[in-house]
Amino acid sequence: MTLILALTGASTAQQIDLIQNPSARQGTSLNGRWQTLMDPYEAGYYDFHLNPIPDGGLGANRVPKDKGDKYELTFLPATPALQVPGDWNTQKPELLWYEGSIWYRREFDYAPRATPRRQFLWFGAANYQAVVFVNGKKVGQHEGGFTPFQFEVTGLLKERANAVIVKVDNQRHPDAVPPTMTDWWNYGGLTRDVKLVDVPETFIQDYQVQLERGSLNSVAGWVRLNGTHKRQKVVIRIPETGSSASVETGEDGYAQFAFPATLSLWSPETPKLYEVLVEAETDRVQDRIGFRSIATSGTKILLNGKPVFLRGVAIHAEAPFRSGRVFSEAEARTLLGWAKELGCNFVRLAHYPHDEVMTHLADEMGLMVWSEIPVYWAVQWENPVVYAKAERQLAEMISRDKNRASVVLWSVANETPLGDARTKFLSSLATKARELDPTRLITAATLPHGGAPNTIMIDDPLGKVLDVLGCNEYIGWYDGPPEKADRTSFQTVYDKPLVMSEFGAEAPAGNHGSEGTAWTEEYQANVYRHQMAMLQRIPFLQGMAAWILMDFRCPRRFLSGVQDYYNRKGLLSDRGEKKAAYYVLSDFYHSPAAAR
Ligand code: GCB
Repeated sequence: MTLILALTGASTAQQIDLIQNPSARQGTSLNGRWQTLMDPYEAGYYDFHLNPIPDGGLGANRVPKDKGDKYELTFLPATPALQVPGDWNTQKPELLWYEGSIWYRREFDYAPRATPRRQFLWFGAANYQAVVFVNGKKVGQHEGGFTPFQFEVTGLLKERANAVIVKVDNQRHPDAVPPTMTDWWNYGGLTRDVKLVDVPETFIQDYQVQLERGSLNSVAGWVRLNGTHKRQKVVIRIPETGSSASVETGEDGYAQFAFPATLSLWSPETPKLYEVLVEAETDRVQDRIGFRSIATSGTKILLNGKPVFLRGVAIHAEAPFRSGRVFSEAEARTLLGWAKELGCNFVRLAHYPHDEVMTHLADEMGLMVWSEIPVYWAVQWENPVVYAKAERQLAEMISRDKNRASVVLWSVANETPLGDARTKFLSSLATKARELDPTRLITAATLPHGGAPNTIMIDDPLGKVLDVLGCNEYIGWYDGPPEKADRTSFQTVYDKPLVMSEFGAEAPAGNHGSEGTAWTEEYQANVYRHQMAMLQRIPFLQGMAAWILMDFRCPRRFLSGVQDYYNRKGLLSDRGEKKAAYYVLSDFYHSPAAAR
């Protein structure tokens, strides 16, 4: 592992050169209809002996020269289209189960601006691998289905008929992150916004503006410029408070700052956001940022210095009412609105970074967020290439959301099997997360392990490097009857807070029966009743995230007439129907017992 870190760890942070807050930059949205070609054999990329086609195949954007030209690797006017953003699976019945490559093409005109400027082609996410071509030239590729990426295209654009072509491949691989076995639908495609971002030649590439660790009135952070004019004066201002800092960036375009400010702190009850301006000589960006502190003290979690109990629910990025990947603000608002109505002050965004719209809305609506990377179940722990992929996704997630007050926890893994290689892998990720962002808490969802009879012992060795311990337990579902919770107690070897990161049971909405009949709403509600009683007896428990807000599509869930390829542990169905368990949890979250 030392070797792995030497090879990959040290350099990742520098490699993350994402443009911070792209929605606040000038540019052109490339959302809309993109022509698409399904390519299950990847014949648009490899020749018949499996050699990559030298000019990029379909990426070359060639058209037949004349009537006699038999060239076939081409998009024609009749080539059908899909909507971007959007998973392909839910746009056409024949694509529901598709795992493979689809080529996307979008043509657009581009009016260059007068002053020297630069253009970046930015993707919110493409699941899982993307190879990108602009006007026939390959500009780059990206692996990882849930984080943004960009390529500089300055000098490649024309006034008329530019073509962006992207090969997106969602095949699962054992050496991918996540690996082949997951418990969610493998939605493929250009699942999030695509944008041409247009910035000045030297621009504000990235910045972090947060409360200084341990302080409630000192704003601290850094700014990084990209371009030839890297030495500049940069002013960071919070106009509403009248506070600001002025710094000079160095040869590397980087400067740190800190300044005092009298702030109304962000919290779920008062999700105050401030307009923040970052102004360099050649560029200017505006953001809306909340300020809060998050820390632990013994087994407590402290928000703005005061103990807080995380009343949470886990959410998949599954669209309400239609299924499919969430990409719109309206859908994100529905999901987070349900969580608020349930009485939550906290959401676990499972099991991968969700669309940026979720964390922005969580900022605005007042929900603390657990954000995680898809290091899920059985990852190849001994494989340095896999470690590099995981670390890259971690760094991209943190890079994107480091200014979101709502995000209080970075999670490095979910339900991974015990073992030395795994613990080293995850400890390195935890260390990396802390290095990239010392202002937030680090966690992971671990599995429960039996101790003495009727005791669950929180002693996963990974706990040593975590700030907050996460544990997924399914007493009443995978683990015994609901009543087992009555005789189960929890112990820990750590002086750290515990968040029960999952618990739940499965029932299709409307399936009624006795409390003792599995798959009924009554059974699910009974599990929640026994869970609530048990959870309240754990002295070091500082939060919980019920599994899960809404039913979600899942290829592993076969039971005909019951699951039908949906995981039905939702408190609401995918059609928004509230199940009996919803009310059990809602009653608890609205009770004084949960307000501690
Ligand atoms: C888990 C996993 C989650 C599954 C859930 C289930 O422990 O973390 O991804 O969907 O259990 O429903 O079994």
